[in-house]
Amino acid sequence: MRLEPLGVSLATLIIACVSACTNGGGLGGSGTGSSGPPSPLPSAGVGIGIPTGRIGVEDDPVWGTIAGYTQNKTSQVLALAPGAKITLENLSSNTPHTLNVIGTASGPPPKWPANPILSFTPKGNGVLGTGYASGTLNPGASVTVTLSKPGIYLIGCAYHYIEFQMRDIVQVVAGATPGPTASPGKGGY
Ligand SMILES: [Cu+2]
Repeated sequence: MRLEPLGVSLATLIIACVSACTNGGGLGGSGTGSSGPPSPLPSAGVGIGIPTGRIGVEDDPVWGTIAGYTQNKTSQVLALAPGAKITLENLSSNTPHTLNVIGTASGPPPKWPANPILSFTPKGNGVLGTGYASGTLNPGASVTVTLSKPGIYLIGCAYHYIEFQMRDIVQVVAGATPGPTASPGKGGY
């Protein structure tokens, strides 16, 4: 058991909740009408959520187990057109996340480092590539990122890379298509 990361995570979560609880639901109102928390999704971008929640875990047939990032509603391998400018949005109502580029891949299988150093502050000047970090995205927060560097990137969350294996693949490759989506998990994002 690693208690220290959990303690840090909980403290951040409490701080985040203070702002989330006073700041409403972001893009709320676009939900499907089902009960439970709103589940706003970026129309042209990437949504981020906790793998233990609704976004789920996907055993991708090409890249293996990934979780926490989607262009749809549940976890999938991402594929984005080079040159686009997209939004990264934390879909959670109570948990901060990040999107960090951990490395590049020439193809499957991904070589996930066991314990990478992942920044909680923004790096990379808003361009997705080696060394990019979104910085902490509090619940409902979003940031834009430009995809001017084609490649295949390993990404992960600085908060949950180890604890929940929150990691995924982004293909910034012309003509690439996103992978199949996970079955939805319980609860919210
Ligand atoms: Cu996370």
